[in-house]
Amino acid sequence: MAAKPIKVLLTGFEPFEQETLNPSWDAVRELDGWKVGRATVHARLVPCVFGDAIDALMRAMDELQPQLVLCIGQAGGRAEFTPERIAINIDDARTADNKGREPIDVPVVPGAPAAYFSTLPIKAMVRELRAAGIPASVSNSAGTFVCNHIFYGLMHRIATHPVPGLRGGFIHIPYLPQQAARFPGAPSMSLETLVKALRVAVTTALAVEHDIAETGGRLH
Ligand code: PCA
Repeated sequence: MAAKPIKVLLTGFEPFEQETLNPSWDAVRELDGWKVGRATVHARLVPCVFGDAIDALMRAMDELQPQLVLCIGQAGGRAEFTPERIAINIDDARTADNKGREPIDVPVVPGAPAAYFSTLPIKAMVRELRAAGIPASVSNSAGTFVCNHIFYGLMHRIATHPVPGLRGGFIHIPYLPQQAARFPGAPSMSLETLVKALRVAVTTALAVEHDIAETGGRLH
């Protein structure tokens, strides 16, 4: 019997906060249709809007029934490709989203757990990224804006509607060079490196079932 095909959903965000592009979508869309082993990648754009972002993710998951979901977002100022460890149940916007929404200290999902851990092999991903010559680290906070929001929505769905073998998580990525050029001193990563990093992340997530025990911690 032929092995069952696997669908991988990658999401990227639309630009926000005066930006005209978002590296997450620019990188993710390059991989739409990419086949790796028996898996095929499906790329989807999501709005940078509280509520609407999770709705778009839920529609994409209903439509595709993926086995692996990686949501990607821009983290301006970060120098590395950073798989996130934890999604927290709080929206606390420091700036308005793309519909002017600015929730402060409200839960993503009322009554749901305080937090969920990523179910991606984040340590193995960081190890493989570094081995491929790409700066990477585990991040222990996805912030409290729309990225943490969609990450929490994803993990809440996986926890409350378990599908055998379904795993997911979130990765923050640096600015593209053309964005960083407007903020002297800000770090950036080329589109080519971002796309290569996404390939490594997807391949590792598909291959590694149990994460490795290797430090990814920080003092603060
Ligand atoms: N980054 C923002 C939201 C969309 C994006 O790409 C964040 O880190 O919350």
